Amino acid sequence: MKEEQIKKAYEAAKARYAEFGIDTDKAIETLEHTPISLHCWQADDVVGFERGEAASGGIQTTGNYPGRARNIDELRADIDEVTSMLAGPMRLNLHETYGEFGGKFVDRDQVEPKHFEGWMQWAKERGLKLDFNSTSFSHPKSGYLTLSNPDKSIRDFWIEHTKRCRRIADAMGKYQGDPCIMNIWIHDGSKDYTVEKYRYREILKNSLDEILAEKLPNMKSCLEAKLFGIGLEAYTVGSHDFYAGYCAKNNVIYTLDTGHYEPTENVSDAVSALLLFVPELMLHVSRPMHWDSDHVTLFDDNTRNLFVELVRANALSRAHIGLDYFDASINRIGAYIIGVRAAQKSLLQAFLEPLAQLRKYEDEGKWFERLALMEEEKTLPMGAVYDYFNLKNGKPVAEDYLAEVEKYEREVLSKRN
Ligand code: RNT
Ligand code: ZN
Repeated sequence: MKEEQIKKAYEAAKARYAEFGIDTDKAIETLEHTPISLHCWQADDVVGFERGEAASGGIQTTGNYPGRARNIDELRADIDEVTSMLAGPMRLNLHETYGEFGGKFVDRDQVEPKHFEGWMQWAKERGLKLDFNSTSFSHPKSGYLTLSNPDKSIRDFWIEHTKRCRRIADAMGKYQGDPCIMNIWIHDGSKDYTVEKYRYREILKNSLDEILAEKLPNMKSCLEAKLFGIGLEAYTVGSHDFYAGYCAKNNVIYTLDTGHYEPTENVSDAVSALLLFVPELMLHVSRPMHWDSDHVTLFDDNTRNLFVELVRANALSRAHIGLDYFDASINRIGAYIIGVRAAQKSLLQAFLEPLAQLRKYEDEGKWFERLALMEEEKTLPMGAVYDYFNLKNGKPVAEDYLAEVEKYEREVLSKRN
């Protein structure tokens, strides 16, 4: 797109939004200060560097598009490529299985901050902050139950793992001078009906109590609820009710993954309900198709409503935004860009909502007017503002990034097989 044209369109958009008293420059500035945490696992189909095997344990990646990152250097090169095309601050979200193990096998109950020192340095050189995740899937001891396992030896193995991960996150947070957000998701559940629902949940509660007892000032823990995992369809120990209760009672951050709800459920409704009782939210912005399929995040109603609810609740500062999907059927670099841009567009549209006017209509009982304006707002020129945001930050505008993704595929990804 031509610079001249982008600027002209932006000026027109700015004037249009000003009619509602909305300052587009301010919205852009807010976007420039809203980090999005890139999930490292889109680059390599959630394989990691521990044992080089496909993910198992409740989740599954589908597709075999060529060019998967096979080692730490390739993964880093891919992340560099991705961030080179994106405006606005990014973070990088690592799983424990992406440690720098130096060719040795380091089991989950042996992992230490030193296995992530290389990542910390690498990230700092790029101005990227790190987030972290314990990894209880894809391991011989994963089975159906980890932290909720009645077998003490298996349970203790995972408790030890999760404790160590929290210390790694704390080391990262200290190094980067900004809290590292550590997510705990476990796949624990049952394929078929179980008569021990209460028992497993009670065990999980006790395991979490033990894990979270250690005070670590440079990290924040969050707990991710889920509907069900693959092969674990009948029961999920860490359900929404379980974690909503746990997080509310213990003042822990709740992770809301947009793929972890019933297909007809309005996920965004959970934002205001949870925020009244938990300190903060971690968002895993994803796209479920029929189930938790982890398709690439899009600028769709689900994503838009999520951020609109966050802004309406005036809670942007209480949310950590991360992406979570793994599509192995298309160019993985492109998948990152589509997802980040979709999240940014959704955020921007939420910042640009004529909220004062909508609230006024609502207070006055003018419901036709409220509905009409909500319809009109959908086609306000947000795209011109987003284009200008990218131009201003020296990044490709609109579809201009396609050529770069294709070039990287030709020159780098296609040589990997
Ligand atoms: C799984 C959860 C979890 C994972 C990552 C890899 O259903 O969404 O967040 O996707 O930890
Ligand atoms: Zn998730």
